Amino acid sequence: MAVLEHLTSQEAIDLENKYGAHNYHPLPVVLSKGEGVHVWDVEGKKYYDFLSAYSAVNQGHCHPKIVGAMTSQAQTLTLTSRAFYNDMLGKFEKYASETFNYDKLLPMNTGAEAVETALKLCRKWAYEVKGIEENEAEIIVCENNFHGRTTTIISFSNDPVARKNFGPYTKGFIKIEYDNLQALEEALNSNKNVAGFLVEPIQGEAGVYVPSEGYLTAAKALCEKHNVLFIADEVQTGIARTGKMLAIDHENVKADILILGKALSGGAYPVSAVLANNAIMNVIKPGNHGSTFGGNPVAAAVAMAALQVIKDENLAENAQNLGEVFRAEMTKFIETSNIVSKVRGKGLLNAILINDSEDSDTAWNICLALRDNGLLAKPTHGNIIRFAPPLVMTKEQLLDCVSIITKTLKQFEK
Ligand code: IF1
Repeated sequence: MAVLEHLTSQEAIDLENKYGAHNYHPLPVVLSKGEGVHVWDVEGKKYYDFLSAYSAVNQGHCHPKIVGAMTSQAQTLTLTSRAFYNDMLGKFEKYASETFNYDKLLPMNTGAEAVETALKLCRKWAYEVKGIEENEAEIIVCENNFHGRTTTIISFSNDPVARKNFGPYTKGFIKIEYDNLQALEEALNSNKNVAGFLVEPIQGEAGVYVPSEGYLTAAKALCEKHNVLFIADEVQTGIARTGKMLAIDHENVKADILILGKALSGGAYPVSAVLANNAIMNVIKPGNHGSTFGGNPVAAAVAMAALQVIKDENLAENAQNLGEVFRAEMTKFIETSNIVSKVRGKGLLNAILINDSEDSDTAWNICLALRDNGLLAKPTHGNIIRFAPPLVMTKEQLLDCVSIITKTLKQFEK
């Protein structure tokens, strides 16, 4: 089959079913073009993208400045490995470190790699700076977390589908209830070997759980009191998604280790990063960590353009404003609806709770109907539908999407 041969949606789906591992259950729609807040399927039907590749496309599909930076660098120098220096990495490290106010950045590629990097950094700091006995470090994590899919990360997941039959599991993690300060304090008081606390400022995959006001501030204070590193996983909530550059900015909390990914890529090319100050980052010595593509010139060019677009187009402010409009509109609808019980979120990371049993396929069927009505979204767990459009959306487009969503939900009213 020629690569450029046009496929129908069904032909594309059949190819993936036959030749691809079945590690996903995608919504049956086959996309072939993206621009801004819109995507098109192979038959030419246009959709609003209300998932943004799980918040990796905050700047909109194929943003010309990001694609331009990628294309230009790709025609100049793509990959050197870190065996040599290149003229782009230092510029990216400086730009991003200053943007987020840290001394240093360690560049990786995927979010999971950045989380793994943060875990290694935290453990090494614990042994070499805090003085915990080697191999005894514990890192506190939250129930219903999602931090990626590597063996160590799923070792502290409580999602059986992500975890079962992937053992033996990595040790050294203590699980506590999310948004529960007493549980965090108890874990810190009863374990002398705690090195860090890894937390999502909003639990995305769990269903866009926004913690209580002040939770992050109090959690950071508890970590400081116990000389434990506060590690913020902003892979999904960062890069303006929740209405601030970082979700922890809503409480002016500064993480000891900051994890970025997804929209750091501008939705164009995998880039992730871990940021920390010298007292922590300097425990990393040559040979301790790295990756073939980590910090490559194309990634550096793309990430700088991705951050510049966020700033130039005031996308955090837009996310804040449109998020308030979205939740207000959905709250109005909920007052008259028996199919939706709640809307929650921050900025343009939101979710609605469908008024049906956890194991019903109502949320899935609603997403199929949304697709037919020109809007793409997907359930997270069970009866929760996440809504996360690109942050470049206009108010007019958002209100158009709200009318598509409410019109579709009315089809499912009981
Ligand atoms: C998939 C979920 C979201 C993340 C946080 C690290 C990572 C993710 C907070 C790892 C990645 C992605 C993975 C993607 C779907 C999506 C997802 F449904 F899987 F859970 F967004 F909620 N920290 N989340 O959300 O980053 O290695 O993927 O670059 O696996 O299909 P990654």
